[in-house]
Amino acid sequence: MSASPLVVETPSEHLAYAQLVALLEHIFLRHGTSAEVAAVLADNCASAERDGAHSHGVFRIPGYVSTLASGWVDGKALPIVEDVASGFVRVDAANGFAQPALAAARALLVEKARSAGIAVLAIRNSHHFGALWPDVEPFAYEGLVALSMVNSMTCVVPHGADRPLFGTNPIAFAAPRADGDPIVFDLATSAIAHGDVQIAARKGERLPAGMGVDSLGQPTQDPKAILEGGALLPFGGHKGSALSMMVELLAAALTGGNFSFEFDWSNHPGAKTPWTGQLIIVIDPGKAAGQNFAERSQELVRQMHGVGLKRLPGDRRHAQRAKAQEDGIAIALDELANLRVLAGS
Ligand code: NDP
Ligand code: PYC
Repeated sequence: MSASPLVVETPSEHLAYAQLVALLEHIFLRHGTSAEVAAVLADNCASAERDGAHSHGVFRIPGYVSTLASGWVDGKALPIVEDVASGFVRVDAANGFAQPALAAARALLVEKARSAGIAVLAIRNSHHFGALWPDVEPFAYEGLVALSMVNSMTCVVPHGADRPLFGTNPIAFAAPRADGDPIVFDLATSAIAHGDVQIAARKGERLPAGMGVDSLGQPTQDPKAILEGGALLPFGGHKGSALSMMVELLAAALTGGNFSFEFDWSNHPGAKTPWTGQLIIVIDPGKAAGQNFAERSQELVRQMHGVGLKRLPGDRRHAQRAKAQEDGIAIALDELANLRVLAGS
């Protein structure tokens, strides 16, 4: 009889979504945000944790807290929304977080997308430290198509270059479909998200080949060598590099935000949140020619499954969400204890 593999489960406690949001909200408030900002960030971070996006879930909380303590970001910033054209909204996030800036402009953005067929939201002077899909998925539940991108901090070597310049620069997309959850993808344009490199370093794990280079520019699978003077590579060579360049152009140059290489946080020890920009494009597919868009996207999914596809982008996230709704969100006991310390409870 062969021995069954030993599965070691991390001891954890299961929290209901509302419990996790309340705990995180408390932490944000206690560390200097307004009630509005605390509510938006707690929801963003709890959704990432619930959906299994651990690199942007509660793992990020100490980084938020140290950034707020460093004075690098304004946790009470009041975003300034400017209605600049029939399909264009600008927001100055006033050195605050990007998600509350989106929340402040959202109703106007949707109104414009529905009347003009398409609308752009250009957020600048903003900090984004979270997963990007929570910014786009809600539009798809309203029958709209949404595309967003945000640039981050210099840590990615452009394809063919010698030194890092780009950020990890994610792109997220969401579209409605007739039968089922929206189609959603959310991906860093680097071979791996910086957060996942930090998690691997913490666990003492090696990375797959092709993710990054050490301080001498040599390929390495050691996450610490990447974090300590090394850099990441774009995904897919010159193709991911081109997309990352596009993100710098649209999330920074077009919005009026900083490029990933333009800010200097060295006078703010503990600062972790990139001070950049974010672009969101929302399209009303009701204006398009032909059949109902949601029926067409459903047909595409049907055809993809028909050729053998088992897993769509977004499927893991939605399955994880359904499981968390049943069982609660598992938080490792040591992580939960740290969160409770940060909450002062
Ligand atoms: P992943 O590589 O884990 O996933 C990227 C996308 O591919 C997801 O939509 C995922 O779907 C899908 N996917 C993964 N594996 C498969 C598969 N086998 N078949 C089909 N689809 C698949 O994400 P990243 O590591 O690139 O990014 C992680 C997070 O980091 C993102 O949420 C991103 O927004 C965030 N990030 C944030 C930054 C910021 O500045 N704020 C910077 C960089 C990253 P599924 O979700 O279902 O797994
Ligand atoms: O994981 O690459 C990352 C990241 C950068 C900023 C926030 N997340």
